[in-house]
Formats: sequence, C-alpha cells, structure tokens
Amino acid sequence: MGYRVAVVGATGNVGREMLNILAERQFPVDELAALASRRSLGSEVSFGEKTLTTQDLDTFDFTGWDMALFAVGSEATKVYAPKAAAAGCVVIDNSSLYRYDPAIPLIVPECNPQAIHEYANKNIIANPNCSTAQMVVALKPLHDRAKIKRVVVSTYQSVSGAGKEGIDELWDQTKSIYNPTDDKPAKKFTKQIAFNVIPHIDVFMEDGTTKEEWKMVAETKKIIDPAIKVTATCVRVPVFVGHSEAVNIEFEDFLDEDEARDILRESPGIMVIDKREDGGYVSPVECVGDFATFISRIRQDSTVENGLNLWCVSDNLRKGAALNAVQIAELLGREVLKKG
Ligand code: 11C
Repeated sequence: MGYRVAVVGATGNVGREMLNILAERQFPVDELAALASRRSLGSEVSFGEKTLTTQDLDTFDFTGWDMALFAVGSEATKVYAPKAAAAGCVVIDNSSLYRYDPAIPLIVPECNPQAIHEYANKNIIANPNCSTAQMVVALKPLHDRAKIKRVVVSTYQSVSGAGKEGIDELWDQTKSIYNPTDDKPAKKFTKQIAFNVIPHIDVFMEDGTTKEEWKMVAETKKIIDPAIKVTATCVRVPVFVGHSEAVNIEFEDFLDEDEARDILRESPGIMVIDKREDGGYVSPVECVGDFATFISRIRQDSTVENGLNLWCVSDNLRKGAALNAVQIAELLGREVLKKG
C-alpha cells in the first residue's frame, strides 16, 4: 500500500521537478493529484510514464490525501496549506511562509531528520530556501566534528531561482544583445542579467542585507545550531540552473583539510570532486539534474586559527527545492506514516 499524494503548483518549475523526482525515486504513490491554479487548469504534466491533467486547486478536497507537496508562492500557500492541513493531509511547503514559525519544523533530512516528529504541531513541514539547503548539507558533518563558530558565504545564484520569468529574461536578453533593435530591458531582475551579475536577491531589509541573505542566516540557525553565526552576500548570475557558493568556515577546533575532505566524502547527499588541477572541481552546468550537493576547492584558511574554505554547487530546483521536499516525504513515510 502506498500514499495518496498531491503536488500543488504542478505546472511550475519546482512542481514539475517534484513529479519527476517522485517518479525517479519510485516513491510509493497509490494516487497522484497534480493541482494548479485556474489559469493553468487542464494543462498536462508528466509523472513517469503517465500524463496527468491538472485539477483545480481551489475546489480540491484534501480529505483522505496523505501528503501535499506545495510549490506555489506564499500568498497561495497561506490560503490552501491550512485547508489541506485541517483536512488531515500533511503539507510539505516549499514557500518561505512557515519556515520561521517555531512550531513548524524546517527540515533538511541529512541534517535534522529528528525534527520530523514536530510535523504534528500543525500538520505542516517547511522546506528551506535553495541557497540554505545545499550549504547546510555541507556544514552539518563539519559542525559535528569541529563545531562551527562563523560562516561567511557568497552565493552565485542561477536565474531559475526566480522562476520561469527569470529563465525567460536571461534567454531573451542574451539573444537581444546580438540584436540591438530588439532591446529587452530588465523586468524580473533589477538590472540587466545577461553578461552581468546582480548583488541583490529578494527585498532589502532595514539593516542593508537582503531577505535572501537573512534567510541563509535564520535557516542555518534553525536547521543546525542557533549558535552558528552566518554572514551572506547573495548574488544573481547569468546561469540557468545550479546555485554555487563560496563558503568560508571558522571552527572552535582545528580541522585539517584532508580530514574535512574525508568527512564530506562519507556524508549523505554529498559528492566531493576536489582535484587541484585544471577542471578538478564542479561548476553549475555539471550539477543540473543531479541529486547530490557537490563540494570542491576544500582548503585551509590560514588567516584564522581554525578555518576552511570550500566551493559548494547544487541543482537549486532539486536539492534546493523539489528533491528536499521529496526526501521529507520519504522521511515522513518511513518514520511516521509507515504505509509504503
Ligand atoms: C532565488 N533562493 O534563487 C531564491 C528562490 O525562499 O524559497 C527561492 C526563494 C525561497 O531567487
């Protein structure tokens, strides 16, 4: 016996990846409902070999459904997630709406699987921001060994993090650069993204950081340890899929780069590609479609007492969103619902 699973926002980039990953990982599904807003009603989406026609989220009755994987914005989540949760369907939500609610677990299964039991507080589990998910997968095993004091991270985030409009804007602007009569001014982003980088993701906060940067701080603390200090600079780059991060870590205890490499090699969800030669590291185009978080350029930072630098790359639509949500569904099935 398997689960009755709904994917909410099934026609979006993340919703489609959720369907792909549920099929790829052979999640025990008895019945799958692909839900969408009225605007996309009747569109078809693939689920493995099957083609599903989307159903209307607005009139859908979640009673009798085990889990709903939400991949819609916070506004729609605010309306429909409580409805699903009240009907007894466990919500796994990819928006930022519930992440910072102390009663709602924020889970990266490689880091804090024990938090799964807190789902029962509100029948809702939150999925982290993409830039946080890949970073904490790398930080957790290192924290367990040498206790992280402070992290300085700079991100290089792909346009797919901004949805289909972000992808279209990079594509259209790149073409228009070669055709000056076809000017494509910035719309989704605040400046030209083609052949450029933009040090601004999400809205500005009062202290001059951006919300994306704030999320990395708040979510790392909630998932791993509130004592870890994080400072982030989040940057949009002209890459379609795959977020990259340059991470500087300061520890309580000394951690040798070779030992860190061995620890990461043995850790779940991580693939270490770290040769000190041309091309001996991973770039974002190589991680597209993969489940792993790739770690390269592991090296001592000799400017502090106990420091390391590393390079971290992952598919932001997968580990950063859809894969992590499916891993939470697997964890929930394994540890709580026990049907599959
Ligand atoms: C980006 N990280 O790359 C964002 C997208 O809080 O789930 C995901 C926003 C979120 O623009």
